Amino acid sequence: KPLFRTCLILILLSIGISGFAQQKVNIIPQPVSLRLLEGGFVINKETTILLDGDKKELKPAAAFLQSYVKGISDYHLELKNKGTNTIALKIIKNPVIGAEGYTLTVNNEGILISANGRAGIIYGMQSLFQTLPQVQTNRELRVPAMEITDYPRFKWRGMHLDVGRHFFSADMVKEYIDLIAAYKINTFHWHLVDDQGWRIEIKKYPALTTVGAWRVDQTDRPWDIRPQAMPGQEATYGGYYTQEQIKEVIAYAAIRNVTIVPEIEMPGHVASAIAAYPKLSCSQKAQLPMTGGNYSGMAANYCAGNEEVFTFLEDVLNEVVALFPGKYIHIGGDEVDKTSWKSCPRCQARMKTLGLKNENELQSYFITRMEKFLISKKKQMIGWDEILEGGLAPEATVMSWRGEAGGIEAAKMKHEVIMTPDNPLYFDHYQAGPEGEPLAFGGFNTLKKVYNYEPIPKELNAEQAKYVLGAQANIWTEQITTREHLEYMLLPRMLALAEVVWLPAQMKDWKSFSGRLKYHFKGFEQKGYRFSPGNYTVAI
Ligand code: TNX
Repeated sequence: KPLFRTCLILILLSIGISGFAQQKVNIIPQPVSLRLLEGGFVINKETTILLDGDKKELKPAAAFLQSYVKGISDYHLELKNKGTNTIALKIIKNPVIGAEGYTLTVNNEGILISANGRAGIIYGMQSLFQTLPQVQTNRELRVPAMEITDYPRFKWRGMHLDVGRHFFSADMVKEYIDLIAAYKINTFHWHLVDDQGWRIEIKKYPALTTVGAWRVDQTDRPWDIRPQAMPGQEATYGGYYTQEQIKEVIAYAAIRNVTIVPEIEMPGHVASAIAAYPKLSCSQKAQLPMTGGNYSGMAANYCAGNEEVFTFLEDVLNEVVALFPGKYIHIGGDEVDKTSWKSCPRCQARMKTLGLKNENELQSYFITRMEKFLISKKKQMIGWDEILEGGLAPEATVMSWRGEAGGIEAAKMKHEVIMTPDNPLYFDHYQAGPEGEPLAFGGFNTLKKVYNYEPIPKELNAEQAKYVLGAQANIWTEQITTREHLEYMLLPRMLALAEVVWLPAQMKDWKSFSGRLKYHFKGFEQKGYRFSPGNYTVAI
């Protein structure tokens, strides 16, 4: 009987402990290995940060930690070389966890985050932050005792934002980056150019932003109407980032281990550039940026038969390459209406000289030429899957958006691939409703569909699968005009994506994810973020 009682007490105790712990640890993405222990550590105003290893790597991370803790508690954690009551950040050599992995150990004495470099240290902190209050509080900063060893499945964990259709200020972009970085998304794809706006200052071509960044605002039109402003109408809606602002955003992202991939669209989706410099189109006729936030479909192209176009683009890319330190530059390449090239004598003459059979091959020539230029600048080119048409440029990375077919084809050709299929990874599509939902661009991409997404298609064998770098979700903003609406489309689907690209497939668990999500909803509420609560029953 006493034995039975001891057993019962032990069982109840362990349920009690794990119950307590479960309440406290709701990390997304779920860590690869997480062991909860008894007890915990309380961060107080005497807690210090201890740096062990390359200070250049660790100091910016320590500053990040200081600002988070300051934000929720008003404590300023000093840097110290030794002592107790510490949060230690330590650079180690551990091949198991790779470049972005980390270990996080919490016991009654303190906290230790160790990693091979700054990326992992930052991720250890992001996991730690998810166990702490999300907003300013008087509550004790208690962290449950635990041991985490964690590292990502994919190296490309991306979120995209279209700032062409609607403009989002540099501050809003920073907030967006903050949000995605908290869930260990490491790539921000910044769609800087579209028919409705050119958003990046280019010093050599000022009209790109004095003219190309501004349009007549007719946002309330349905998405499939494609009006163009008439001369005389007032272009009042728009905005752009100065190069100084862009540098700031890049630095802000870098400290959070987010690399920015800029997208400079070509040869289509460029009504804004052609509004600024009409000679860049085949017709050379004056036109204005597309109005409203409408999906333009096929609006305006650069002329593939005009040498000035290539000079212009090389000049533009020169400035872009100088700004963005990352390896990848995205050149768009989607949805080019080639009829303008069909009726253009210069394009036809070029095709004849080069022996090109059709306009798809002319597009391939265009893109391959840009790739050569980017390679000469030591950059890797990415394009949407349409760049497969007419022959893929020799080194190109393919972003597969019209489903996975383009990605599968490219991986079989030994090209790098990023999976971003519109179904289910377009977050501009409905996530619920449509009753009661803000107007969205068709589709129905529920949270669960996103969660169940598997980036490696069955069609690829193990060798080919290695070319799939990861996955990314895209947010096109034809209908999205405000920060609140943007948050609503992002949350909570981005959290599902984060787990898809981080966690080994066999560890994914919808029930566990849904449970953990509740804690994050609370944080969103506290921070005033809009999010979809998860009413996902009605299909359209
Ligand atoms: C297609 S995705 C586009 C975008 C639109 C989007 C709407 C892609 C490469 N091109 O220009 O905004 O559909 O969902």
